[in-house]
Amino acid sequence: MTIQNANLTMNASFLETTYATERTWVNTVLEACLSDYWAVQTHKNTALQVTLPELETLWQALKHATVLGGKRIRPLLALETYRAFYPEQSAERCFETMKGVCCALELIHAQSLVFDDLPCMDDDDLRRGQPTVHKAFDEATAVLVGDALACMSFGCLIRYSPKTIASTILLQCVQELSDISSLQGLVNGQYADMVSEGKPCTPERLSYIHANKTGALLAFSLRAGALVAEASPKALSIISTLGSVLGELFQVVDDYLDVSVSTSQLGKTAGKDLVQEKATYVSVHGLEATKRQVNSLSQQGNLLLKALKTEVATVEVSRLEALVTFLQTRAY
Ligand code: GRG
Repeated sequence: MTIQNANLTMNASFLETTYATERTWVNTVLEACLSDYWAVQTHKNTALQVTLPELETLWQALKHATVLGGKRIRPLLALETYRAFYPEQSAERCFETMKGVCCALELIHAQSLVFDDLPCMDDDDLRRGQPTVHKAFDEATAVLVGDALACMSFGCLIRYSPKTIASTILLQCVQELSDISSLQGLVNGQYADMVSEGKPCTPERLSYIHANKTGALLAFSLRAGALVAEASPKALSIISTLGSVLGELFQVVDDYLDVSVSTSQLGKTAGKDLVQEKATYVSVHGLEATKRQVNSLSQQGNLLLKALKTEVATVEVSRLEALVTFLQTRAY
């Protein structure tokens, strides 16, 4: 999608090129994390020495949910927020600092997708161009995979974060991740989304759904980068507002893509919001207003980055600006 922004050449290959290395790092830590947990599970490290061959299916389902595709936008937002505060540090060093956070974000996100796709929720067969976990395996396996991913998320935040991060900051991240994964984000947002199906929806209700089911995790991604960077309270406040704006931008674009892009391009079933009578920006405000809102939110994002630069002269915002443009113009 390119909305009124002829100068932008953002397309599907943007993440694969500009952020190729960073996405590879995220994938590597995710694979290492799954393998580490699995090695312990197979009792290689215990005195029991028992292996159950059937558990191989659980292992395949965990990998299916986590490492098969995905834009990795939340880890990228966290990493680039941290990196903006330390432009003199190498990208590798920034990732080493942020890899626990990056891994945790992607695991909780994967969990939310596995559950969102279940027949008792949004009931979808396709995700990231692959059968959903309950389709490729079965529902009980999908529920167990989701449970494992959510619990692993908190462990990984601690396990893969370097000792250089103060424990008070890590604890703050754990607290905020718990809040937004439960009743200040994903769960209450998903519930509000479910119970709003097939009913007239006010703009206020829609904002609540967006801010919670999608915005809270995106906003936390940026906040986590700023918390680990030990940003000042004023800078953290600007980043928090930016995170909320980008969360809203992400979901408004998602609503737009559902009605304007094919299933093969999206990697998930297109046109589903309409069929399920979901409350979306398009259904509540119409298509033209949706396009205007996308542009308005990306402008707000860029203004907030300017405000950050005014507040912290040393901050380098160009890679965050590129991500704002990606969020505005993404086509998948
Ligand atoms: C307890 C963690 C937890 C969740 C349970 C199911 C649920 C509550 C929440 C669902 C929230 C949800 C799926 C919101 C939609 C957010 C959204 C637009 C996801 C798509 O994200 P992308 O496009 O996906 O970044 P990829 O595949 O690129 O990773």
